[in-house]
Amino acid sequence: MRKVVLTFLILAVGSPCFAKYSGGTGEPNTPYQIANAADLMTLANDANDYNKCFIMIADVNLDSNLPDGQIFTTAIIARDINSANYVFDGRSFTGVFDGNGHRITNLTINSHGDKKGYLGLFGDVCECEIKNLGLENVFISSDTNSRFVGGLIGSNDHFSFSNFNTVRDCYSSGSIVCGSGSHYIGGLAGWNNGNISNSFSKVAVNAGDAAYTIGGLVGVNKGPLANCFATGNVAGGNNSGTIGGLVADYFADINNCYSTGNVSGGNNSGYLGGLAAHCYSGNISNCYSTGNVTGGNNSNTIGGLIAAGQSISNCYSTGTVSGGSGSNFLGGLVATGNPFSITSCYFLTGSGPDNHLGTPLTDTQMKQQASFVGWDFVWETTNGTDDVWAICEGVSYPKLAWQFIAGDSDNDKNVDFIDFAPLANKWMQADSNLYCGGADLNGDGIVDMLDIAVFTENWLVGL
Ligand SMILES: [Ca+2]
Ligand SMILES: [Ca+2]
Ligand SMILES: [Ca+2]
Ligand SMILES: [Ca+2]
Repeated sequence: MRKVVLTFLILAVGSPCFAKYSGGTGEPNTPYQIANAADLMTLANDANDYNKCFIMIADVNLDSNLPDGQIFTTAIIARDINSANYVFDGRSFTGVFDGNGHRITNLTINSHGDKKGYLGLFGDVCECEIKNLGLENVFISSDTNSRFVGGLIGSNDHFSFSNFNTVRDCYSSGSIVCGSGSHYIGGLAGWNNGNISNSFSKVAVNAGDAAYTIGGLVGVNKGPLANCFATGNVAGGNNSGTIGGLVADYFADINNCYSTGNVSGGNNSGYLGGLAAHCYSGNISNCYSTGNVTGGNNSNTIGGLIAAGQSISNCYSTGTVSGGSGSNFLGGLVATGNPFSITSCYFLTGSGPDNHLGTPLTDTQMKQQASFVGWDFVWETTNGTDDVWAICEGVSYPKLAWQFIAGDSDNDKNVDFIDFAPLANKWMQADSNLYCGGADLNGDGIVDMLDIAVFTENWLVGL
């Protein structure tokens, strides 16, 4: 009899009727499990859980056409309760959200009315950790004077200076469209005052007239960025300013990042930069941008890499820099800056005016490692052993070595059986190196056991 009672108790405690999510207790060792949209909405609707730990155990599709789907009008998690001002009125998310390599797809937010803000999957996060999360095909639209809008996070901030939050191994794709007068808009985060690393955005960002601080990854960036990139086009309308392919305004270091989207402003726009718009403090090193930067008539301060910078080293830009009639302060690499330090930085000859800030290089020179003085490339030790840069000599411009995984021949960001075929096909033969798409993974000119060793070392990386 006692055994029967005990069994009943165990069943009752473990019963799904009592489980709030798909498992877990919310503690660090046993995070709440998010397995579907219902679990995500349970989290969204219970602010008392915003300081708990969560892990996704399946992809979640938020398509509004699904039976339970909806088009949201606010952020999902940590939303601004009173949206009639720019102050965050709500509970910030302060917990841990581990996407565990899963994706949240098709999030749509249509926020109508003036002065809406804190829009994204997370409206406002503080001293939290968000990691290993993909946000695919996000679409956010908002009206005039929006603030703090990002695909993943509206505002990423902290209460104390000793406890920065962390966003790592996250990405977003889709589009964001904001009305005129909007500020602090980014493809991943509108405002960042924490650490962001190993993350990217493929979000197209469009803001209207008189919009400011619009970035492909982050709008206003106050925390360190490393190993990040953005590919979306970033556009503002007339009288808009501080628009950047990766970030707009920045106050902290940016290292090992790049952007490829085009940056544009309308008439009377200012401070447009391929990578970043306006530096308040912080160094930019080992970065590049390839997007075109375009202002309308009477625009000013337009730079291939940065509009107004301070300390910049080991960077390049290749996109064209142009403004309409009456525009001024244009530069191939940087438009202006004070105080100024530019070390070993280059721009493609003819891409923009040579204002003697940065060194112009021809297309041929840009494809030669020797042109980049002092840069720490792979397979050389003279300039360091961090091996930041890699180049396919004579074929393409330098890339950041972290963009490549040795052995990932099909470039799908993991190393598995499919990637073994090129090694077998070229076995004991001369071949090009991995940065040129070849099977010679250690760069000694031949495909042999040494390359197998590199391949083995990276086996199942990314999975
Ligand atoms: Ca508010
Ligand atoms: Ca090196
Ligand atoms: Ca692969
Ligand atoms: Ca080799």
